Amino acid sequence: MSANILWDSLWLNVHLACMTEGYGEIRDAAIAVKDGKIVWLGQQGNLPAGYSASKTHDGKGCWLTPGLIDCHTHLVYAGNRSNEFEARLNGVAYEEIARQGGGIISTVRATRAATEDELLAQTLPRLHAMLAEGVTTIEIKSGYGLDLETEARILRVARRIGNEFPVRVKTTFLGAHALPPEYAGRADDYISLVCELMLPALMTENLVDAVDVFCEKIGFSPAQTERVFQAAQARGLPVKLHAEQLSDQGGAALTARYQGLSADHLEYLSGAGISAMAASGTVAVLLPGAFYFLRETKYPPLAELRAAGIAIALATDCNPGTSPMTSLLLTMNMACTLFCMTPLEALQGVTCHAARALGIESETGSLEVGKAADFALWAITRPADLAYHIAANPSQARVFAGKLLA
Ligand code: DI6
Ligand code: FE
Repeated sequence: MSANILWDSLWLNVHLACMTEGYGEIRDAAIAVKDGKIVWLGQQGNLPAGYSASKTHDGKGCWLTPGLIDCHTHLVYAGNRSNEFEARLNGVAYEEIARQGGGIISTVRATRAATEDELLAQTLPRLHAMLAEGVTTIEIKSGYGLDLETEARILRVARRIGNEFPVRVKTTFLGAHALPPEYAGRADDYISLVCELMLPALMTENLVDAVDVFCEKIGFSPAQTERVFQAAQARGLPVKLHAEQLSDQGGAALTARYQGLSADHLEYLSGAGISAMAASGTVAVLLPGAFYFLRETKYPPLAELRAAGIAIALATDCNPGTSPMTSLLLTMNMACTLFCMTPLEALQGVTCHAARALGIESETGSLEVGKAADFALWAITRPADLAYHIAANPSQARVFAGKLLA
């Protein structure tokens, strides 16, 4: 007597890259969905007797991967900084532009002046560009407000994106991104504002999933960073950090001490930071777009990260100053071409490892029964194609929570 199995949808004639062990390849496969979750996957010839599906899709030989996860973005902001791009090409260093009140602060001025609807309107083209490349989860940081009203507005826009569009959004409070002009010379006072006023107020609106800091000479010190981490930990929020981007501040080791989800950038990461991250399980998020755009010359210590068994994730770092890009596929190619990561490491970096960097590995990031039916279909010959092509987009379809989207 065959079981009476009713699925909501079934994908046939696909090759799966489950991203469980290595690629986790299953060729000539099928995958079934019910109530937004994966309920069966395997070789098509092994489909259980007695199944039926309300909707059956022909994958036409496409590869099907977990939906891509962009685990580090500053997606919500107003304005544009191509003028600084031009200035740097005329010899002005990024840190010098920041010291002259340009950089992050110029985007802060534009963002403070924008309404919530204007911020959403300026963000949507960037969002749609990401979704067109099979992205199903995006982390969105605040950090261009630097006052409670604007930080809240950015995070409300981030929440609206998750509520109004077919994508999972995880929000990160990055109030400690830069010192606002009104606190010039008073960084400790500003950190008090971040910890004692902004964070509690944003939490009352449920706007914060994690907390981040820019720990750098032109950002905040390790001591100031630790104050923010203590405030986050006191409220049960996980932390992550912009760490060792332009110098070694010991930020990665500090993040590991707080069991941080991830330490991000890491061009100047030291052995002490690596050992600490390996012990705590903190994910290394590499951001080749910022490395490339800043023409950085110090490479993140990939061999040491590998040797330490640290999970390596990748993200666009989409932001107007150092990484004005929305393409995770190009990010994958840059990670291979610039950092010498393998195509497998690159795909792990935007799926299973990126999920760990957001603390959502139980929900998504790999194709496994019980996880969200978030996946992307690709017209490729093998998974390595995703990192191989430059500025090509082989995406054929995107499925979020079991729903097929263009
Ligand atoms: N590091 C970065 O590269 C971005 N933020 C940060 O902490 C730059 C942000 C900007 O320049 O607007
Ligand atoms: Fe960033």
